[in-house]
Amino acid sequence: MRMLVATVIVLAAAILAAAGTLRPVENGLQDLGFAMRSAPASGQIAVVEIDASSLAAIRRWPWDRAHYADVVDRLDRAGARTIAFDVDFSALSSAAGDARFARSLAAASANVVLPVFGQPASTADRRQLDALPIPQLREHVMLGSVSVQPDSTGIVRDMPVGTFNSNAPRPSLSAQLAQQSGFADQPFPIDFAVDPRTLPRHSFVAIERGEFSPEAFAGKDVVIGATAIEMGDRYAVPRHGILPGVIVQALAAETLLDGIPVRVAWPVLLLPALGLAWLILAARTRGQIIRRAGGALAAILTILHFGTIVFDMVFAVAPAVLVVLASAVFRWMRLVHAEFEQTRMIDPETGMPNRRAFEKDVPGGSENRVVVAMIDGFDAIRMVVGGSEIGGLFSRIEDRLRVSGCEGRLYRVDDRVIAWTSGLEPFEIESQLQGLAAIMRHPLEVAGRRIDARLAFGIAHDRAVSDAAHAASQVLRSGACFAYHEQAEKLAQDQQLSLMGELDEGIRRGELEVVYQPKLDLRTDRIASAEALIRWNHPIRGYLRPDTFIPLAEQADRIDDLTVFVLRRAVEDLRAWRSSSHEMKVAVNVSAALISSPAFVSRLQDFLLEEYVPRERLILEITESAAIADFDAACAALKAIRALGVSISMDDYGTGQSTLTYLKGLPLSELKIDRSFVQYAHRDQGDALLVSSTVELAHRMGLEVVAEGIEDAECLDFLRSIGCDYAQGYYIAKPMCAAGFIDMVRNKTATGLRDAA
Ligand code: G
Ligand code: G
Ligand code: MN
Repeated sequence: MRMLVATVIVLAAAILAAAGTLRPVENGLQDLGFAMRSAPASGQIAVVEIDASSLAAIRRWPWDRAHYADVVDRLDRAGARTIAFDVDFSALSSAAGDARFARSLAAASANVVLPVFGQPASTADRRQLDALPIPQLREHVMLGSVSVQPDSTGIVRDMPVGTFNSNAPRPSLSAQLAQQSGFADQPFPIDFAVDPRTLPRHSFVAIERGEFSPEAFAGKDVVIGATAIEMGDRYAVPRHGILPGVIVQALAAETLLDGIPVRVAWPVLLLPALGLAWLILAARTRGQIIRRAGGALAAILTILHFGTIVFDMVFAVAPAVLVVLASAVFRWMRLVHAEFEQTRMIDPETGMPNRRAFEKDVPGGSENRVVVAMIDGFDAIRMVVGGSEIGGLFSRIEDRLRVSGCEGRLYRVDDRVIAWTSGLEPFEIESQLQGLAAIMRHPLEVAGRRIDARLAFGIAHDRAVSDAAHAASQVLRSGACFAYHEQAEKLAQDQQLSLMGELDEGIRRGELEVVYQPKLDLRTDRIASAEALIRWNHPIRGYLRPDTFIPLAEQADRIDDLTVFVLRRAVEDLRAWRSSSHEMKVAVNVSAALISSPAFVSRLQDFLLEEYVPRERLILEITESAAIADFDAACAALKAIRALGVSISMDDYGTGQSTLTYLKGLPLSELKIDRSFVQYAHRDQGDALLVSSTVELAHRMGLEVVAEGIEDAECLDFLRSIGCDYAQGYYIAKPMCAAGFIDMVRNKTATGLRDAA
């Protein structure tokens, strides 16, 4: 793409150059070159001027040729190398004068050059006619043509090395003066860097009268011509305005003194210009554009400058300059455009990418889903925190989305809607959203205020963000956690059904494992118990966490088998540990829904009554994925179980359903405070108060307290300080396999142990 643009620019410049459109630009740049090289004349070329004072002294025009004869004699005597006339001698004058002049010319030892004027024969006849000096004069001299040809704008820039008038090649006067030979009709650029005011000049009449020092002419090349205004013969030139023809001849001769300058045509610089264009088009910032284009222009001017000075080559630079400027302008506009596009893709309030960005980034046609989070009561929140803090609100929410495993870009597609795409399976998305909803129960800290922001989630196909938002708004009404847009729903159901179909298989094939997360006894600083957590090592979907399939299992009535499976495994492991003389306790999660199912309860009782089950070392954690449907039945069942010696723990305490009624009515032995309260309790006064008063309340009711979700040392210290009984969390240990757990107990390598620290 970049190469294409560069090529197009170069081609355009080539076309303009070929069409001559760039002439004025080229001329301007060459004038700049003259100014950069500005230098005084060499002194080798001297001018003898037929100036106003000469005309005043010798009144009759044309002069008697005896005057020219005198001047030739004097200059020749002074040792001039060349004596060239830019004066017309094509007509006869007085016989005496012509004879006298001819004698001087014949006698001179200097090279004498007389001019030949080439011009059209007449207005009707375009043939060139040479106006030669009269035969008498031209016998002993050389001839030099003095056709000066202004360009189409009337300015003289070039001079020929020689001409082809009347089919005979003839050197030009300036070539004769500088004693250079070259090809006729080869024009060369006059170097107007030479300041014409620095040419040595002498008045004709002064020479004739001998009023000069002869050294001024020794070895010099002298050109004689008219500079007086009334003589006409004036030309417009670059840089110096209007100059008399003789001065133009002198400058041309100056130019030729050290060789004939060669014009280098524009195509030569176009190839390097292509490279420069490519570089400039690759610039990423405005500064880079300026630096690169500036460097490129400097390089081109350097070539112009030193090309002439060192190599006598005059480069045509306009097309290259044009290419550089056009590339810079093009790139600049692209950057401005891109920046503009960029700002159009950004939500100004939050700096998040907006809906436009979503539509641009998400191509559609993929198997992905779009998920949106809609902020409940957004307008009210906005009033509370103020418009300027909305950015803060969104970045807090963003943090939580990230913590819950949202990957990729998050877009603010609407005032109160954040959207992202997810390649996860529906059940994985669901569990992610449930986790998110749980985290969101914890207030957000925005501008020093605590804000309760509930999120409602909607899921739709592909990139149908409006559908997802619609589903989310349904959720706001229904009070659920998330909803699918209709189309997406059926697919999700199909996939989940198939997953459930695989669960039995999974159990049979031993894909389900039980891992143990240690609980630290804060009074003894020892690990004497653990929570059993189920994992599904799915052959295709990988390691599945329980929150991706437990809710499905509950819906599909598979949760009882699953729970019994975990219980059996836990009992086996407890017995194995005991035989290696480690007396442990294990907590097993039981969905609240199961407790009010008479079928499950009797199955559970049968199991617990089997003689090898160490009932007093089992804890049932009642996880409240749904409200307890039949509270009285559940209460009775739990009492019976408790009577068997099994402990009962209230899991996730503080969230959702666990009300004071449960605390009062259920036969509990333990309370597990939900990690959303514990995690920041050492930093957040509100949480600290909740946790410490819950510990106190539980102790008064004769319950032990487990705090879960401890992720750092400060949190653990805080829990110790308020007298909490057990602590569980990643800081102490992550869930691990049975063997790993007992190794850890044996070696006392859990972090958070006081003596270990
Ligand atoms: O560690 P973790 O991701 O494993 O657990 C996620 C959720 O799954 C927790 O709320 C936990 O209570 C629940 N869970 C883990 N194992 C079981 C189980 O065997 N039965 C039930 N009902 N829930 C479980
Ligand atoms: O009590 P429940 O069964 O709901 O809790 C177990 C869940 O908590 C599991 O998913 C487990 O992986 C997770 N968990 C355990 N300790 C920590 C912790 O320190 N931080 C977080 N974020 N999760 C934890
Ligand atoms: Mn639990």
